[in-house]
Amino acid sequence: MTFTLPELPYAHDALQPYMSKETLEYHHDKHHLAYVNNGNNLLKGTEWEGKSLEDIVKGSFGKNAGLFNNAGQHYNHLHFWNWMKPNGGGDKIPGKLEKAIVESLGSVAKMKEDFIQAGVTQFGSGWSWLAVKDGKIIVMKSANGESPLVHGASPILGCDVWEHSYYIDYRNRRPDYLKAFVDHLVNWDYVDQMYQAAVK
Ligand code: MN3
Repeated sequence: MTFTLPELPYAHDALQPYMSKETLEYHHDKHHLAYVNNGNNLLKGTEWEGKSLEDIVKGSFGKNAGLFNNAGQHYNHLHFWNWMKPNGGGDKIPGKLEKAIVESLGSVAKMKEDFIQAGVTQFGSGWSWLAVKDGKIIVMKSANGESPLVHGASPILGCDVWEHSYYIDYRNRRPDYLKAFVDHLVNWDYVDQMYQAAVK
């Protein structure tokens, strides 16, 4: 088995009231597990067997849609669980990362506004992102299981805007979900780790 479902880094009810136990039971225990199982089945016998997850995602993009969709979503969700934590969000952003955000995007407030807007305007299923491209931090959005990885950038923060991520808690109010994610859930220390790795 190349892909395995990680344990959540917190209890299923730890992100309440912003993300419910029921949402995480479906989203982590069922949706992510399906990407893991489908990905393992679709990987068998391909040229990417034995490769790293990032190489599988980049290599299968545009070549093997079934494998890409599942491997891409496995990659995105592995990080998504870590991009959140209880009592996250707010303006507690590690210094170097905060400086880079201000230099690239104008201000922390503008970054949050643009990140939320990217998620609101992603038509259908997908993700909103902060990514590093050519040393700068950019805001992106992507469809389905795509990520900045397959668009020449390194993802450092992503928010899942598939309906399975918010419909139980927010129904059709995607903007409210994105605002709660930014204000109360983001684990900026994990974003900082990915930022440091991306600019090395
Ligand atoms: Mn999802």
